[in-house]
Amino acid sequence: PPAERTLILVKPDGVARGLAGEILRRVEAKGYSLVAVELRTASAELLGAHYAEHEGKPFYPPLVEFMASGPVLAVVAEGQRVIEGFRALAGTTDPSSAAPGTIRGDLGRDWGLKVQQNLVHGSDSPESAAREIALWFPAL
Ligand code: DAT
Ligand code: MG
Repeated sequence: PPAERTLILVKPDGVARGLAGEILRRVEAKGYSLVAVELRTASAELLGAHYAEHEGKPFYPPLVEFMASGPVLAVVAEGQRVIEGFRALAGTTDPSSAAPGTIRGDLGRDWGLKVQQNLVHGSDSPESAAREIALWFPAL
């Protein structure tokens, strides 16, 4: 299959816990290429656009607030089936049920944290990936 691109975010909890390198290591070990990497604290405007699909849900305000609480590592990765492949590397949304061997399963903490503190974001479809890459890396 042709190469795809996806947007990965190491969320503020992952950066604060010093796990950005470990997470990038797993992406590279799988064989995906890094196209762009940038550490930045995102604006509420960017995060509102990024998570627009969740607007109106009860977890949306705390999610956006958490994502703006510190720097995130924004990454564009490339490879065959990288969109579903990174979602598989990440594991299920709630770290307390994520499988061993996944980022959230191995590195997520299973108590005392909100579901939003699940270390990473990965685009969920080709359409989401194109939209999210354009938001975070408009020059690409
Ligand atoms: P994912 O990040 O696995 O794609 P999502 O897009 O459904 O999950 O939700 C975006 C983020 O919002 C997710 O990483 C954590 C948070 N979230 C999702 N569902 C939640 C819930 N039921 N309660 C609290 N936070 C939630
Ligand atoms: Mg999602």
